[in-house]
Amino acid sequence: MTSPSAESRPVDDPAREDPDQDGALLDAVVVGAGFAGIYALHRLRRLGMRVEVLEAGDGVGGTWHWNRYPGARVDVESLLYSYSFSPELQQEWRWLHRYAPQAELQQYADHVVDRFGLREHITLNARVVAANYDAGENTWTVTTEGGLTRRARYLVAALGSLSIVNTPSIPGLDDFDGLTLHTSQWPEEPVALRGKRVGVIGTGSTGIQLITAIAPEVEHLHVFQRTPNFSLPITNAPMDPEYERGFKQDYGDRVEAARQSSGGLSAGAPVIRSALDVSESERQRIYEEAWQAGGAGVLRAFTDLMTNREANETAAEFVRSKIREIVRDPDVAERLSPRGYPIGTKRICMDTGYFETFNRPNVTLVDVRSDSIVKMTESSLETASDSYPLDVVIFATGFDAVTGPILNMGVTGPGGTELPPRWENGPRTFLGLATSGFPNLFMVGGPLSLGVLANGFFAIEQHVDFLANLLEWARERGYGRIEATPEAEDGWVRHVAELAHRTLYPEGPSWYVGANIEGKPRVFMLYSGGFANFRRECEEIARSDYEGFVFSSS
Ligand code: NA7
Repeated sequence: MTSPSAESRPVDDPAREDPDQDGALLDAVVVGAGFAGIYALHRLRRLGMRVEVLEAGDGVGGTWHWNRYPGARVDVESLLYSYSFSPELQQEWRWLHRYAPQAELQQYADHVVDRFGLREHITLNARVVAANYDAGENTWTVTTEGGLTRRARYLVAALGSLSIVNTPSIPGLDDFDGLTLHTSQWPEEPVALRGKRVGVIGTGSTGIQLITAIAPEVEHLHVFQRTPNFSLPITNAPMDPEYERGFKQDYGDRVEAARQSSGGLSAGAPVIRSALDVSESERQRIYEEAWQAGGAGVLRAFTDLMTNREANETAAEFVRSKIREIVRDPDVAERLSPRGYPIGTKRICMDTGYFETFNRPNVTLVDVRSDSIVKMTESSLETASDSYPLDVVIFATGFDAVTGPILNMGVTGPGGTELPPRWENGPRTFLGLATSGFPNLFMVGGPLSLGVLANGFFAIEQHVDFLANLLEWARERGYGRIEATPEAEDGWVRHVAELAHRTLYPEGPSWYVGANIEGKPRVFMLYSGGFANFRRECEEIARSDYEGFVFSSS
């Protein structure tokens, strides 16, 4: 689908009429028009602030604008994976599917932007490549690839965790005469794959969705898998009007109940038992029920699946048994079975018939862990021991996640301080919101915040509301300069690491710990204490007059 505003999009051309050529000072520049940037714009404008959003893409929606590959779909229920700040919006928006596909999410983003009168404050095709703080003026100057500049008191980076694309450098890639695509830079117009010999590299959430979607269409699909992934059935369906009506009758209560859960995902009955406290047959019955219900229920079936390796292994083995049940060729089933890391420590995947896809005669699994990719030629992908003639190669190879977006934005603080050297041993933030030495720079869902470990919308709303309240508090007291203290940051870095080490998360070779990017420090980059605890910690900080931040008037 195309965005309704495509015709009228402004272009990042320095020659175009620039409403801010006078260099007028904005209260805030928000970078990114994904769901975080859209809400930040709305919320800060409600404070009476003058705000502009700069967005690299040619439409709004962030992740859901870029990731338009076949099969792209959210794996959190849409009635909960949506804004809660406006009860009217909740009631009037009709999700057509229980789990929305990319096009519906894109439509939702456009709807919200228009409904709340935000579009005129968003400049598209404006990729920020530099952001410099001027200590004398206490302002940020932001420059885009096209040469547009903006000056603002506050810089709000709403960049998303997954926006810097990771494409492996394969020798000979440029020699390949066929089509190469990355799932996160998918063209707007449909890509003709029918009758083509297609290779997909990568079997994360994206690869799993894409592979399932395109397998019936292509002549032959080679799946190049490095690490097998755990995947659970999502049981998507068209929205049942009765279910929707019931949900909307007590929407507010359901959202609040979900917010009390660790991930902000489920309003179900609280889980109270360890996986090791029930009999084998009872455990299997509970897992089976969760599997049939769909979604991530298997991972939430017991209290200790993410904290106890032995408990975790029961869930891991349950999923492996399902793979063996579904996949007819036992050798293929074994190669698809994840081993050696706890389930859930690499982001759990959700699918609609992924493992079944490997029963198709036109799908071949290639294990590139044991037979690694060595090069591309004009017409094929070569592994150490084989050659695969291909017309199309699709990279579903993920992102330089969490820290990549902010570290690649060309941020310089007072005296030209750069961020990457300060974070060379891992990200350093206070609440994932601010980093010491960089006044008035704020991140929404930044490193060491909840980020993707909670329902994205709830996390975004919580982070932005906290920021808005902080800015309002400072304004009321005449403060225009806000900075996290090094002590608060040290404490937060330690706290987040301690929380992570109470879980199994650090054991997974995942993008959560930067394992997918060569040379990246191995640090668990997210707050794993759960949505409700994160919110409580933030509320305590607000109540203490924002202890951990220093304020001054200049
Ligand atoms: P992921 O989850 O990072 O998956 C990327 C996949 O690509 C994964 O299977 C990687 O294997 C594989 N990969 C990466 N580089 C290579 C090379 N060089 N050779 C072979 N295979 C490679 O990204 P997704 O886009 O699927 O999902 C990202 C998030 O979006 C997801 O977690 C949800 O939150 C939504 P590896 O596992 O690293 O061995």
